[in-house]
Amino acid sequence: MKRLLKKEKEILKEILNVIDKNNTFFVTSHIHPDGDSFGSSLALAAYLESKGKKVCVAMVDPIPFSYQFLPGSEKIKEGKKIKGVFDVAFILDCGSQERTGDIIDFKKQTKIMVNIDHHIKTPLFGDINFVDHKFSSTVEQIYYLLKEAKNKLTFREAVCIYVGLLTDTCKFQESNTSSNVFSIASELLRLGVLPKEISKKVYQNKSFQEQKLLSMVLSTLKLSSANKIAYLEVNKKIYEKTGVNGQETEGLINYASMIFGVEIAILFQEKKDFIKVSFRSNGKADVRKIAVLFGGGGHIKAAGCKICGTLKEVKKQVLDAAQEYASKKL
Ligand SMILES: [Mn+2]
Repeated sequence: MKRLLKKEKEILKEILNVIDKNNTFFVTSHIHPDGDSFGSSLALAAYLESKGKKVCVAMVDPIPFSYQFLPGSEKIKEGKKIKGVFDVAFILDCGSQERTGDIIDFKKQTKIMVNIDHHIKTPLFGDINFVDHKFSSTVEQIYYLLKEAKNKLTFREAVCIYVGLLTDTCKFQESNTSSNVFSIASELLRLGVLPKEISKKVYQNKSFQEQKLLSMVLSTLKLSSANKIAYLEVNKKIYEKTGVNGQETEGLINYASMIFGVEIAILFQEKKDFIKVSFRSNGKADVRKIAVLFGGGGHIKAAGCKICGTLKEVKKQVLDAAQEYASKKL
């Protein structure tokens, strides 16, 4: 197993010490939570509960069907401005504190804030920060925390951690799929995790409507900049015709980025008051630089922004910027 730096071990000890000394815990992650959000939150919650602590796991957005099998998910609270006061807040997988949404007033409702995250350039907004983008996922960090606390993980913790590894590495395909990821996954399998069963639960649960959405979105697919940019859109008509609400658009951008020769993939989603723009890079482009131009952010390879305006206007602005970037850098 990967040897953590001395400094990192000290941070983990500090977090475990905070857990020991306190009783009530608030655990949350980012808006539009994903497999890493649920996996890390629920693995940590399982551990805290096993120590006899009172835990409230809450997210601003609802838990998608594909993650409802996760042990403990039925207890997750949903929505903004959750009530109550807590000794400690854990903020997981959030590139900034704002990413938690307006879930609670951290200053008033909690005493100690622990920030655990693996995004690039995450500010150290916590009282304790375990933050480094060398980690594949937040579940990987939670794994090290739990291993620092004890020798053997429970099955419940193992399932949650596995789901975060699987989803944040995009099925063990992305560049964050390190040898550590496989070492940890291997240990989780020895604890009884069944990859096929979990993949089936996470990925093979599409509704007919979602597949119709996919076909309509694919029909908008276009190329530009000598085929280095591919883009597609989910416009209002597509939402209306398929009746999907937006959660199902996760992963659609991959259909643009998997085209041979494409360096930048862009997905435009026409929301009620703005256009959500997502970017993916296949390695050469730093798409964060494009997203930042429009007040967004993210990683080098995955970034996004929200822009007010019509779909047509926003597409033009973003494509102009992406094309200029491509003409200079690609
Ligand atoms: Mn993550």
